[in-house]
Amino acid sequence: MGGTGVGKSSLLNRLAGKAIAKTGVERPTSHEVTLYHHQRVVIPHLPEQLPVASVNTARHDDDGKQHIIWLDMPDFDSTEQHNKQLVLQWLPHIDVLIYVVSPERYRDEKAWRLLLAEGGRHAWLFVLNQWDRGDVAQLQDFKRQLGQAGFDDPVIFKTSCTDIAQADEFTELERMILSLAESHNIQQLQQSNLQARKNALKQVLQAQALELGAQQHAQALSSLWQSQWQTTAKLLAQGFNWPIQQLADYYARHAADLVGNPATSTQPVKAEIWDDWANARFNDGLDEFILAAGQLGIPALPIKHQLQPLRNKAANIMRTQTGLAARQALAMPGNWLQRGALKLLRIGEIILPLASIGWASYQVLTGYYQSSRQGVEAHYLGVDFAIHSTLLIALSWLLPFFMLKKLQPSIKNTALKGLQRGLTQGLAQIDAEVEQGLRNIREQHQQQLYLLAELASFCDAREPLPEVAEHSALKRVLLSHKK
Ligand SMILES: Nc1nc2c(ncn2[C@@H]2O[C@H](COP(=O)(O)OP(=O)(O)OP(=O)(O)O)[C@@H](O)[C@H]2O)c(=O)[nH]1
Ligand SMILES: [Mg+2]
Repeated sequence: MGGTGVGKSSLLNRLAGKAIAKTGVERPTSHEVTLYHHQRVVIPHLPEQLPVASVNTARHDDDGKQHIIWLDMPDFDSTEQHNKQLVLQWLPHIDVLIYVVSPERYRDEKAWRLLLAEGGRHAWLFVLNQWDRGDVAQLQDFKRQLGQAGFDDPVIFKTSCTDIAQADEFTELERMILSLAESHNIQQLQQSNLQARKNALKQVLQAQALELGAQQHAQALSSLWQSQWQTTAKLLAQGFNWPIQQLADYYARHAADLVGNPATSTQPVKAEIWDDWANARFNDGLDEFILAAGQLGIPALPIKHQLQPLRNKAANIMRTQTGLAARQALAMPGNWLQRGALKLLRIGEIILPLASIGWASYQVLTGYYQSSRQGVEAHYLGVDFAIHSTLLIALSWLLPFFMLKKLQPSIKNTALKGLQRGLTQGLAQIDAEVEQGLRNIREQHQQQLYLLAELASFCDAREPLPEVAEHSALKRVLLSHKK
């Protein structure tokens, strides 16, 4: 890996002993990855995401190098975004990175940032190529910079690929790569790569946990909703005053149908309490609550999803509750005392006129019988009797009739009372459903935090690493962890 023109492809060609990768003065030269490996090596399962179409493969039959697969990558710093993309796609599959630089360009910003970010995931070898044009001061400066990046004693090879006659450290580079390919080193490299990835994963998990918000804030959602609901419910109740009157009127007009005839009572009521205005106020209330929850650091989206169905359901809840309560009220108007008195009066309304008619008839009969026995020709019942008995019958009917009228609570008032009770019940049900949604959110939140903590603790568990000797080559190619 390295900047364009530093001589990466030239190095691979030298390793191979033949021109397997294109080199040149054109910048950048390589636009593809060149793989170089033993002919017995089959790469059966390349990860799917690898762009194998941009791979150029060359094989050799040198058994001494059969455990190594070399990759010559395109540059990382030119304007060719495709090249950079290729490098990034291959990087996770690479154990040993050979970072190639030239004397003029040993510090290129993009590759350097990559080195800092990827440091712990690979073993690093450094090659200062074009050494035929370099000097010791540049080498020292490069070394110093690597020290700042965390390599206390970096392994740097000075090579010169154009002028083979010149003595350089190419053979040492080759030997180093071969020694790193020994199995215990590979194992060590893989372990430290795994640990680096676990550390990175742990950081992601911790960032994710922060994003989820604190547990006590999730617990506070319910009281946050209650303070919002107080305002919204009050506003809604005020707004319902007018439609509730209209609905009561409607019920008064259709009371007989609604209560007496169950078939018509299931027909939808024309007048609606939960109109567009109420729906807009309720949605405003929910939105304000979600916003406030977001300000507490709880992600808004899950709450939004959890409460979404309620936005459409609220009208239905209200319609059902008010309809039911109004019908119940109309079916059983007044309190139990009123209902008892009404029942008595209804009986009286029949019994009293019947009794007075019965009494008058009895008087007529006995009067007629007696007058016929006495043989008196005179009229046997006077005008007085006629007036009195008519009055009695009329009064015995009118009295319970008027009392009944007076006592019977007006249907509109009854409906109104029922509607008000339904309204309270409806609002309580909406509140309860929001609370249930928030309980679900709290549970999910708790579960997710728990899961993140558990995963993070898996990342902490370290596999026992084989000891790396203090001044060994392996120690030098791994980024020191104290950085
Ligand atoms: N003086 C000198 N020139 C070299 C050396 N190595 C390579 N070059 C020249 O540098 C130029 C670029 O070499 P490449 O191997 O194509 O460089 P690269 O890093 O593969 O470049 P990209 O494929 O563009 O990323 C070529 O003209 C090489 O001849 C060296 O050691 N000394
Ligand atoms: Mg190249």
